Amino acid sequence: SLVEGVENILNLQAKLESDASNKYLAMAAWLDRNGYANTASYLYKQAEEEREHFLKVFKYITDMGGIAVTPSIPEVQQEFASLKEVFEIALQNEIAVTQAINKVIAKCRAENDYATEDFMMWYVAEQREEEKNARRALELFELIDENEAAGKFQLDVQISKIG
Ligand code: OFO
Repeated sequence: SLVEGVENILNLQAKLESDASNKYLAMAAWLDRNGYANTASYLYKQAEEEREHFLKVFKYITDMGGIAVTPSIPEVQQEFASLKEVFEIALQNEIAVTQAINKVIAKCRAENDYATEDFMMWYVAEQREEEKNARRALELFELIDENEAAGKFQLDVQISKIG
């Protein structure tokens, strides 16, 4: 079973994962309509992964005898200034999710909920990987010029190979 404080923070985390999925979906659609077909596929895949992260927490809450709350769907950013901006925002979002996960774990420790702490360790590893991938994408902008057609093409190919 879950203590109330842990159940609440897990529901918040579920909502964050659901929001992350929708944010990636909007990014993927923007990339698709701006000619970045490969990077779009990469972020459509990310959107699906975030949906899985959402479901994993959601089901955990239920498995532990808690009440999993279906999150509301807020508006997400649909337009971006550039390919680089997409990944700057993606990195910021991933860092925010990492910080939220750290708070969940701090709460688990405060409540002596070691089962949930153990469950959350999967997310810690996942976030380390996702932050690394977003940073790697941003590094490519130091090497390849987004303002040239050939650069756009190369960035689209190279970024999509990261994940
Ligand atoms: Fe859910 O892994 Fe990123 O945010």
